[in-house]
Amino acid sequence: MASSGQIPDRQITLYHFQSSYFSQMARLAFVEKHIAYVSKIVNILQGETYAPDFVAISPACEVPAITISNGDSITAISGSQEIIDYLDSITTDPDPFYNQQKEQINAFRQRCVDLPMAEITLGIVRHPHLLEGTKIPQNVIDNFSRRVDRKQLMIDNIQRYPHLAHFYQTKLQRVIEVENNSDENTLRELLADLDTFLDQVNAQLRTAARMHGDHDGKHYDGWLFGRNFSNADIALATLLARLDLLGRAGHFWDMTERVFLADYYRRLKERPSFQQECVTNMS
Ligand SMILES: N[C@@H](CCC(=O)N[C@@H](CS)C(=O)NCC(=O)O)C(=O)O
Repeated sequence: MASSGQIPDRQITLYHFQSSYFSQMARLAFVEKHIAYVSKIVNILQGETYAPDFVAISPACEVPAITISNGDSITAISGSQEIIDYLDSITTDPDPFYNQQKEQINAFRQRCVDLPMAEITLGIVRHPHLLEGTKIPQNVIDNFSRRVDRKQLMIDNIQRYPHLAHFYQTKLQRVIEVENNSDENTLRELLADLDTFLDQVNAQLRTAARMHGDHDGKHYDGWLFGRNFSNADIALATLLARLDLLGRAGHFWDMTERVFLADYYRRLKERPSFQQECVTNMS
């Protein structure tokens, strides 16, 4: 884990939303890297990411994004991984072992980030009946149903703000793509792919435990790539929190199935940054 090396004159403002998947990833990184930020909530349920002022900061019309104010200049960075890389660039990493593993860590986190979680989340909310034993909390469903009509909002904004039309059009296509990929058959396929991915995560955790001399994993208290809670763990933690929120934790891992993953999640839930930033239930 990188240690704090924040430059004192710099103020970072994080634009995020509590339950947003990628916002959780960014917030977890801020806490893990001990970097302070000013919090600005952008309500994605009310379509606030489509406001022209916000699009100027995040052309993808998405949270998270940051602005960095450095005395007289302000810079914006959008996208969870871009933000995390920026945080790494302003901190010093005291652990040479961590640096040696950077390539593996980056490759792993990229695999996590590439998982189609928007499609899976929407698919599960739309078709909970498909998933035996899954109980989606009613407030997760309510949250979704309270969401503004994003497509209509973007169509309106294309007329209203022609200079931003390109950004709205790109985002509109993405929203339509996610909706088209949340049908029952696609959801089944995506969940099968997720099963395969989680097998690989479990295998990676087994390797990490064995490298530290712990063969059954029962006494391993490290993370994906050893003792440091790395950017790969930040990405995986967010994924596991979302699967838990969607009522899938018990299906994907327990003390008899993917035991290394189950133990990892047990330890994750004890970690203060995870408790503080990751949403595993809604009230
Ligand atoms: N690649 C982006 C994805 C960000 C993203 O998908 N953000 C979602 C919330 S998790 C969002 O802002 N959605 C608003 C909307 O679609 O209206 C990242 O890594 O940050």
